[in-house]
Amino acid sequence: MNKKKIVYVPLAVDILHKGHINIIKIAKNYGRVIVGLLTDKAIVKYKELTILNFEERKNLVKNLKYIDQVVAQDNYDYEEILNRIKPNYFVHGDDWKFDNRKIVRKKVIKILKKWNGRLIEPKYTKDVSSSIIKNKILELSSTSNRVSRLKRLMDSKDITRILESHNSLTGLIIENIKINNNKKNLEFDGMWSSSLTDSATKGLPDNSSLSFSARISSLNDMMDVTTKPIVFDADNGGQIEHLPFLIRSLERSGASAIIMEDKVGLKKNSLFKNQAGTKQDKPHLFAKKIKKICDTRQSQDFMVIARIESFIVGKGLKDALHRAEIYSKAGADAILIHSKEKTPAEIFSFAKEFKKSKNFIPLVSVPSTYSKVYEKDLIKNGFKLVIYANQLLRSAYPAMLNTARTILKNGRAFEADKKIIPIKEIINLIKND
Ligand code: SPV
Ligand code: MG
Repeated sequence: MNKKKIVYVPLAVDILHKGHINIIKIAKNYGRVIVGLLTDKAIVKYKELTILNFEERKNLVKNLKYIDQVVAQDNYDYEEILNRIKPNYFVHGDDWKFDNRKIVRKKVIKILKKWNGRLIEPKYTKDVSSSIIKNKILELSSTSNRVSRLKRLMDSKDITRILESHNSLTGLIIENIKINNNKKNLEFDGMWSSSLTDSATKGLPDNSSLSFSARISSLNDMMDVTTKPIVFDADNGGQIEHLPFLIRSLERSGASAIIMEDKVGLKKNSLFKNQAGTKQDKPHLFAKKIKKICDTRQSQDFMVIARIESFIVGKGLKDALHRAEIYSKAGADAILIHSKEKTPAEIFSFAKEFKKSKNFIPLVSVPSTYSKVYEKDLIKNGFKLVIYANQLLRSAYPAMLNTARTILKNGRAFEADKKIIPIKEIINLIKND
């Protein structure tokens, strides 16, 4: 080993395993080992968030005897860190030759050339990776880090994306669906427990007819079979005196956040055209509710998101901004600025102004009526969480209606078969091992 040579090893190390030790041992043969430990922000660019946070991972790595130094790598692109450290050797498992990291690899080779640096690629240790181990653990039990995960995702991702779930099956869809689009792995980060779709599924209007205990029972059903964060739609949270009990139930269930809207009186869904009779709460009274939650929650990771309904009731930008200041000062972790317009113009005008405030907190969007908006534009305007609030139920309902109609019309089920999944698939839909 040549002590003067610098060897750079980028690692994420969520769960330390023999694959890591193998790479680090090889690296040590070439000189002084500097581990570039990827931060959460760098990791979410190419895979899902780690279980352990950065400090916990750093603590693991810096105590390994083969490692001389640990630096934070804050970017998945290696340009900045390599130009700064100028390592003689760069060590990386050869698995990146074969997947969507190919381009990153090519760039690394080009950068290393500038000072005759060499790329060393030990054979990837098959059958063991943090992801494989992690999935096994998550399958067994997951609530321990589910709560804090939403906050970490919002701190590290450009935008966190959640989808409405109204039962365990839709929870499983959100949990498992992964696609590759333009060489990017895409998935949902969590679930939205919607008052609208939870009520509709049970044949009830979205006016708080469905009690919180029934809502929490639905929440628990989803919790039982999933591991991703769930955000709970609490309408206006109910009476301030009752809030501590609701929060206790939500935290015990493992919810990551409560979203509470600043309305009073009989609840009406915000997307109704006619909002006559809908009343907004007085800002200072709603602020008291936010504060109550902040004072009673057990974990600071459980987020309180204040939902402003000024645009819904036709009050406009000034009122919305005034409320945002008050809610932020009361302790809200984020603001959902709601709108039922066809374009995101009004929520973007809100974001532009609120960004100037010293009380600015992350923004949340629910693009139900302005569904043409792309996530990239929400990101540009300062939004950190996007909630697709009702699309799964809206797609399931017409499909079921159509099947029922087809059976009636034909006097048999055969014609419906073409558009529905085979019995074999429905039997195997839920694993039973
Ligand atoms: C819900 O999904 O229940 C919501 C969003 O609260 S909205 O329907 O737009 O009010
Ligand atoms: Mg709702």
